[in-house]
Amino acid sequence: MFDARIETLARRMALTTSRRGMLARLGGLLVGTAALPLLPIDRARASTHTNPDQSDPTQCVYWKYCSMDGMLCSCCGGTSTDCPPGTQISKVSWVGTCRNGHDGRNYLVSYTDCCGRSSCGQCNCNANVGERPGYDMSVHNDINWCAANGETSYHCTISLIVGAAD
Ligand code: ABN
Repeated sequence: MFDARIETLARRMALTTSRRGMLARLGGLLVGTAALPLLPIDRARASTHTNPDQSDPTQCVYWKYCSMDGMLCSCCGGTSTDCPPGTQISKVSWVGTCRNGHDGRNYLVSYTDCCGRSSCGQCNCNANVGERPGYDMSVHNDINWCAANGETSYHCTISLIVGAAD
């Protein structure tokens, strides 16, 4: 009885499905999957999410900030090169060498803390390319350089392009 049922089912399946049909369906599935990446997606919009703007001085990814450690003054009432009102520029700076993606050249960049007000608390940026511990002070950024001034409270950091490095 059970065997007869199984046999009937197997015969019915054999009549309704062919190997060729099965292969055709499998082929369709493979082609459909391969064509998925070709579908029209808004790649420009997608890229702004994955590649933030490297030419915006209010963003940590700005090329000039490669050795930055601190709050960006451009977010704190100043600019990338000027301390905000009410702060004083530190007497000591550190330097880094950053590659400008627009012209493909390396530039020596100096970083200087702005002092005399409490921390701006915005746009913290810790990039550290080429940064070294305190035994090499000119490239050491993880220190409050306002200590060199009478006024030791740290507010934010600016950066200046010193010149081409190559
Ligand atoms: N040179 C930027 C900085 C300031 C205070 C503390 C750490 C780093």
